[in-house]
Amino acid sequence: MLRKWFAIPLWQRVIAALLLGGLLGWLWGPEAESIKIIGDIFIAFIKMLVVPLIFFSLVSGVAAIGDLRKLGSVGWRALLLFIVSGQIAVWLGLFLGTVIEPGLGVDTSAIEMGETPSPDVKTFQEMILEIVPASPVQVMADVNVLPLIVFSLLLGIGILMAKEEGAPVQRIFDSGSVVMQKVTMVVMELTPFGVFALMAWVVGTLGLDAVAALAKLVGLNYLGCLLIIFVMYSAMIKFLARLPVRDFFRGIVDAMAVSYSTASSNATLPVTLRCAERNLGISNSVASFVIALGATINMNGTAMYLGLATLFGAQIFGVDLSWGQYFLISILGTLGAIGAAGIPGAGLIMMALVFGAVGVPLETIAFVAGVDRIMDMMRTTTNVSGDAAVATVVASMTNEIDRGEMISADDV
Ligand code: DAS
Repeated sequence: MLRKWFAIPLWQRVIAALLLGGLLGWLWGPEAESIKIIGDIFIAFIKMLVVPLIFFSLVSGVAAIGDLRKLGSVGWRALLLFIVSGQIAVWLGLFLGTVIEPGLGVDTSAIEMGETPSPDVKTFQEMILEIVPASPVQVMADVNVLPLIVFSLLLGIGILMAKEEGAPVQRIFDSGSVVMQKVTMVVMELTPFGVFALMAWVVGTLGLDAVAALAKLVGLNYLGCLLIIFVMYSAMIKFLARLPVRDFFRGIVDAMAVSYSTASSNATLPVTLRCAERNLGISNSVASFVIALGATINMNGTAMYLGLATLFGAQIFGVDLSWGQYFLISILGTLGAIGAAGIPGAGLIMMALVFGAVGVPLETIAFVAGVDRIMDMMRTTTNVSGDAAVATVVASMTNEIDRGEMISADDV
């Protein structure tokens, strides 16, 4: 029986749980609250992952850059494109969430609120000071993700500069990153049970208005991702790489398919690398550097989603956000995408980072967890396509691409 259960792809089990949970909530009504505890346990496991996952995957990802001198013309171009595309993505999410307002019209008064984090209204000086991880252990204990990301980045750079002497420490973080990804895979196996309970609670407590709001959120997630892929990446390929856009997408279609079905940038990495080298003619050194680093820190779909989901949470719980908080969301959304690991559910995990800083109730995570996997599949496709797009642009700018090797869209 168990073997049959695990033989079904996780995303199919999650969608079945989503539909059955919603049906149960519709039939059972507010009483469905009684099984919410199952969802709360799932969310607690998700929050458990935040600190170790960011810490190990980010330190390992930065240390993997290798020789700082190697950063040169390839590295700095890639990092600049990662940051600029990430900012555009998160502002697109904020724009869509502001214009369409997917969270409006949901009456959440029936939800028993936990400790709603008061908006961290800090002076600019306080915000800057807080980013410095004065006590790394305290930062981890408080799940204070922003200074944790700063500490992880610095630790990774320290390993780089230590060269051979840093190698033993790097090996610890490389294996720690793999171990944490396996732990996350185990936790993700709980997703169908958590989704079933949370969807029953959401629909039973909040009714079909909640379903409509979630449908709008999923729709905007897909719209935002498609705009990033077919507008932003097409422009990068056409105007920066000066290559045929159709040939680019023909070249990465396998990576897009695998990333959509696995919802994991890391799992897709071998396919993305093969597409980049065989179909796009990108040199091994540029492809392996840019795409491996991108799978860890370049997640434009996730950045867009963090902006969109934060506004969704603010709207369903009636939290007003100032422009200063929009700016803070844009910074945290980019950093959250950098800190997120390329595994299923990473975006869901990083939501806690952004919500806490702008006073959006963490109950939003439970509210959207039921449909997260469907959105994650599209976010991951956007992330992986972005890694390939940046690698193509950087390879083209540094003459590390053999255009004669590039597959043509007309090839069968
Ligand atoms: N699943 C993540 C990835 O692998 C993206 C996300 O969760 O947003 O890129």
